[in-house]
Amino acid sequence: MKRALVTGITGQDGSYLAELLLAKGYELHGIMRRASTFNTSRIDHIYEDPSVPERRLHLHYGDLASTEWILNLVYSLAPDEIYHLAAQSHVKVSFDIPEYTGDVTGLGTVRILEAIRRSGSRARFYQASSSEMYGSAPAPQNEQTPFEPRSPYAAAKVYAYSMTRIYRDGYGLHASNGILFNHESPRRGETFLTRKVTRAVARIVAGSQDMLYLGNLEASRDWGYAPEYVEAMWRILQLDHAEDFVIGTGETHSVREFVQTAFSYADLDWQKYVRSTDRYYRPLEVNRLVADCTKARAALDWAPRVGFEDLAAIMVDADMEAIGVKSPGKGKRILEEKLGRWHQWHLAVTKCLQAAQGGASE
Ligand code: NAP
Ligand code: G4F
Repeated sequence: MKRALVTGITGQDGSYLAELLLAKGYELHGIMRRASTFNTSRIDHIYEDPSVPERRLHLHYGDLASTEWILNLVYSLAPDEIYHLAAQSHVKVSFDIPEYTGDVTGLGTVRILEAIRRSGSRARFYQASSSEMYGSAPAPQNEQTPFEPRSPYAAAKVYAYSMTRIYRDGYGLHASNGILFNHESPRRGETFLTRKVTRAVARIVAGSQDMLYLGNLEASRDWGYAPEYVEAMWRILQLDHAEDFVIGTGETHSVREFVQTAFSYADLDWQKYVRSTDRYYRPLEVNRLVADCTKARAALDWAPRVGFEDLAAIMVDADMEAIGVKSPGKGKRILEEKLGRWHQWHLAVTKCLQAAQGGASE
């Protein structure tokens, strides 16, 4: 049985990756931070009580801002694979807390790499690098495109990316960067663009929200479906040689197009409900991201199946059902037809139940 350690297991990607690894028979150790309220809603459905003798999911407390937990865990568990997904991952928030973002998103990676090196671990290491690192570099972007970061988050990720390569080349670690373009799902945090929009669509239909305030509608992103992206992470670590890979769909759409698509899917005229306000603009914007993932398609045999309109339908359906509104249902059918058992509908929906209630901005 392979053993994996996953940081950020309570996040969007961590939760999908946990499901994938458990389905593949792994013993799984997840790192979560201590919070005063429950922060495990995305993994509650796979949680196993510590008293279950044969359980394969184990949770440990740890914070990327410190090192006290890492060395011990890496040394004592001797994991075969480490997926480092934890980060302060919100780009706009990184302008408000740049020092913290640098510490957690940048230095956090080095803390883990050092633990691997010092413990003599043979673990394969995955670094969650980001297309945000390309910043103002012209699209399409691939593994050779130079980074031109435009946010404290992106700068921190470039540092973590570089340290991953330095530990690979300098110390022979099996350490790889997955440079992932935006990927979304019903489990996406409520303050990221796609989820903020699909959640608003559901609430407007339900009559509990009147307007949606957004920032820049002109930026373009290469948006894919998150469960397919965690499959790519796993494939990267199965290669004999550690390498870096760009993962995305190769298609780009503006924020405006996403808004239009999500609202019209629920038969709403977006122009009646959406306003752009300075509040949600960033000091600097990344205008256009488009993945050239030729390398991943060849070396990993990876290609996404869920397209842009599919993604909007899946997310709107999930947010509508989460608050008890009947959805158009196309998203459900897409998941069943394209992904089969990969992503069961009831899980997609239950994970956004809690989120449907609170307030969210950014
Ligand atoms: P996410 O939903 O924001 O999850 C982030 C995870 O990191 C959560 O489990 C969070 O814990 C944890 N975390 C944050 N600060 C921490 C700290 N100081 N110590 C320990 N854990 C901490 O992010 P995601 O969308 O799943 O993305 C996963 C990774 O991929 C991130 O590194 C992100 O930057 C990167 N990435 C994401 C995308 C994307 O489009 N989603 C694209 C490229 C790269 P809590 O649950 O307690 O908050
Ligand atoms: O959903 P977003 O906040 O994602 P962003 O900034 O592209 O970052 C995400 O993807 C990165 C990969 O490229 C990850 F590394 C990162 O961790 C994160 O997951 O914003 C998408 C676009 C931006 O251009 C933003 O300016 O939407 C625009 N936008 C317009 N109004 C908004 C809003 N974004 C948010 N979050 N909220 C708005 O009201």
